[in-house]
Amino acid sequence: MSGVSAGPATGLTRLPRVTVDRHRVSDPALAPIADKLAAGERLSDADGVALFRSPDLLGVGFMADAANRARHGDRVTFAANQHINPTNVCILRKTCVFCSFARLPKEEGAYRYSLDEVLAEAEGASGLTREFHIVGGLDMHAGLEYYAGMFRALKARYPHVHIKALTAVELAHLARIEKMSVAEILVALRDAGLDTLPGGGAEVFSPAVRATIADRKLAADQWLDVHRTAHRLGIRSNCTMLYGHVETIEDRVAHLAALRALQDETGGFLAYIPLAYHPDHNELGATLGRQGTATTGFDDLRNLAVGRLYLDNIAHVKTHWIMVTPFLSQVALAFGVDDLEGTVVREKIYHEAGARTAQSMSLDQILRLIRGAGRVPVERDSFYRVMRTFDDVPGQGAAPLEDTAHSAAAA
Ligand code: V47
Repeated sequence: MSGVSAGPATGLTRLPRVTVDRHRVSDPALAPIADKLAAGERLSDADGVALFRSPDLLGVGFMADAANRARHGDRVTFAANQHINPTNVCILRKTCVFCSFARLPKEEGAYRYSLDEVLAEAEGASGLTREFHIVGGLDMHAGLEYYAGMFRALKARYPHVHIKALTAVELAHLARIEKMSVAEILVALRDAGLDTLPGGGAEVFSPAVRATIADRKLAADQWLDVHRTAHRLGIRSNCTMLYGHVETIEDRVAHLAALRALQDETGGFLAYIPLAYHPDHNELGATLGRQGTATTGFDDLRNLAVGRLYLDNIAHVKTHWIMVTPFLSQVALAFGVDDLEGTVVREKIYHEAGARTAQSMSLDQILRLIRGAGRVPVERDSFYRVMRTFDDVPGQGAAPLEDTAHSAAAA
């Protein structure tokens, strides 16, 4: 099937042959992988495990950088977007133990925005904003009409702004409470203004991991099926993996394998975004004794690089600077990453979980970050079409990054 063919082309072809300078790869276990890249062959699951296990992070990163440059050259894209989280009320509050954002309806801090409050929040969007990224909890009082009304109102005010909204988990919840199919929900929301889906809620697909960290959440097959249904309807989406909690290396590779298989089938994924688990203010972090410790920079870079190499059929790999800091995201541009999460404006999900990064990045900061890595910044739309290329300001590569993590902590 090819329901997504109506969407803009996004380079779904497999990775081109990638020439790797063998002197840059010191781990002999990586040599067969370099051979496959040079031959344009797909990596196996065993290769995925080897990439995750290798102590040669620089070798893995070098191969990922070569693969990324073969596809995207020096260009790094970003979108001028704004996150909106309309409700944190969630029926999975007690069972998704990794989440710090959700609240029970009467719990302190619980909120559900009225339409006016959503519009007031959207008002804060700068004139630059091209995308609203809208996700929240599974709230019994936020049904189809709540979201359809919100999307209609946002599109009426901001017709040029793309709406990327609702994870597979939220869509399945809407289908359940409205007694409709997921396809019917998607069609109704698309009619109201929905353009694409974000990639959240995937966590790690392993049933054992889900039983531990997200017992009642939509199962892996159902998550994949919501995206399959969206792709059949011509609605593109992103995909994610939440790493750095209780999953094994094999769980990670099995997760990536499921994403790659669905992409082979539909071609509907635009981008892959590995999400670094934040352990503060959630039950899982307390149980694991992990509070105050996020994932390591080593693991963050490795997840991005392996995503680039293993997911040969997903064109874009995005670093979510909110989770891994702007500093790490800048380094990630040399580890296979071609896309940077955008301006964001206000973020709640990770800041509840201990993220100390800023709430937003200005255009200037984004440009400085990308140029500082020796790359060319490109503002994109939500389908990765080029809006503006910033290749006209020479000599700014060495400008320092602002310390957004520290300034946020001090604020
Ligand atoms: O689904 C929840 C994760 C996701 C925590 O598609 C946590 O462009 C870390 O999916 N620590 C939502 N992660 C965010 C998301 C996303 C972000 C940016 C871009 C895109 C995109 C998607 O955040 C949730 C869950 O997997 N999450 N709690 C936590 N404590």
